[in-house]
Amino acid sequence: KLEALIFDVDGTLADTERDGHRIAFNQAFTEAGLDWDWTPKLYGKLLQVTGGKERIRFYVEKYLNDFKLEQDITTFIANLHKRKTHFYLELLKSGAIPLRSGVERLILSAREAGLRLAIATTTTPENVTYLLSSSLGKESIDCFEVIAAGDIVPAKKPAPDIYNWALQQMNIKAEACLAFEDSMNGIKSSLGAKLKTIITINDYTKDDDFTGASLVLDQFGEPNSPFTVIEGDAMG
Ligand code: XBP
Ligand code: MG
Repeated sequence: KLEALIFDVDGTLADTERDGHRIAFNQAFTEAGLDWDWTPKLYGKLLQVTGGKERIRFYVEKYLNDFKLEQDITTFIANLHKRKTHFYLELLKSGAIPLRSGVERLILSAREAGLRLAIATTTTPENVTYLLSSSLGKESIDCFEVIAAGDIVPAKKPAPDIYNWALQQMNIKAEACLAFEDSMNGIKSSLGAKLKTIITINDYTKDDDFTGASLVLDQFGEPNSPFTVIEGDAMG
């Protein structure tokens, strides 16, 4: 019997990457005097690595062969990433990143049906709480019994650790839950934790491999603009 829904955040609840995280990374780079420019296309490639700090490190190691630093790289990245989070929160505050179609309805109707709700994401905790409180109201945070986010587990998605951590905190079995994801890294993580998974695609993830998904949709949709099933059986 279905008892709980566990949601990814970036790409699933809101289209946060291209016009959110990417812009914030670039703002932090500019402020630090770096001439790095993460174009939408380059960012699509960098998304193969989840976690902002991990993504910056990957970029430095794979794309900047002769980048030299006086200071410790881990500290440098951590400071740069703190500023990135600051700029990202500013973007959220400006209202630039709405929830995707159908997300609010899905969360509210799940609550009404008595389902337990949780979050499992790689992003920084403040980013999640701010997105939820600014779009669904402050009280909405309390609707989620567990918000598993950021560095709470060292191995980020595609590792299953973040989902396993959430399941453990909820003291619930994977069979009683359903995960919602938007990306290949996300579904690898959720399937790794033995969770049935529903995918909602976006521009960055539409060509990802979603083998193992219970259902692949283009969006959650609204009654007047319903979702399209890309793969699977919506009634199954
Ligand atoms: C989300 C991410 C995150 C965000 C940036 O992946 O990969 O890295 O892009 O967030 P998922 P931070 O949707 O699979 O959880 O900079 O706060 O890490
Ligand atoms: Mg995602």
